[in-house]
Amino acid sequence: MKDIAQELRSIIAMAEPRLSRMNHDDMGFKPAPLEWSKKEILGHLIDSAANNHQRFVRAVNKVAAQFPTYNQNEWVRIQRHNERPWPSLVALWSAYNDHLSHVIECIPEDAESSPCNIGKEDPVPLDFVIKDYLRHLRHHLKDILDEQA
Ligand code: NI
Repeated sequence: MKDIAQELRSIIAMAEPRLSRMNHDDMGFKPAPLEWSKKEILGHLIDSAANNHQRFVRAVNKVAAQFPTYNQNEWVRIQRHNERPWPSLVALWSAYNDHLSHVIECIPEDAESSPCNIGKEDPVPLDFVIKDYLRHLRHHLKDILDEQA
């Protein structure tokens, strides 16, 4: 898990300065009424961090390996991420992922295959959930960062 924790730290180190430099005024712009603004995408990544934090810790604990899914559009709508200042979203995203990289490092080897049942899907091992978390993170960061490059 050390490699994955390190990978997550490199993602933060690459993205955080770039996110901080982006023009705050443009971040709430919605390309279409049903499309997310960059603030909403970053908010969605914070939601993903919060949900996966629960999974990472609880799966090691092996007490509750049954996890709810979360309705991502509802989470974004209810929290109104667009009303938050861009630097606050960036700071929370960065700090949360810094903490998660530590949590990932703490996962003992014998817990890597702990089964995780998420929603009605077939169970997947914890290490798959963690790798999928990073895949999802990269995917959305690309959306936020590439367009401004
Ligand atoms: Ni997503």
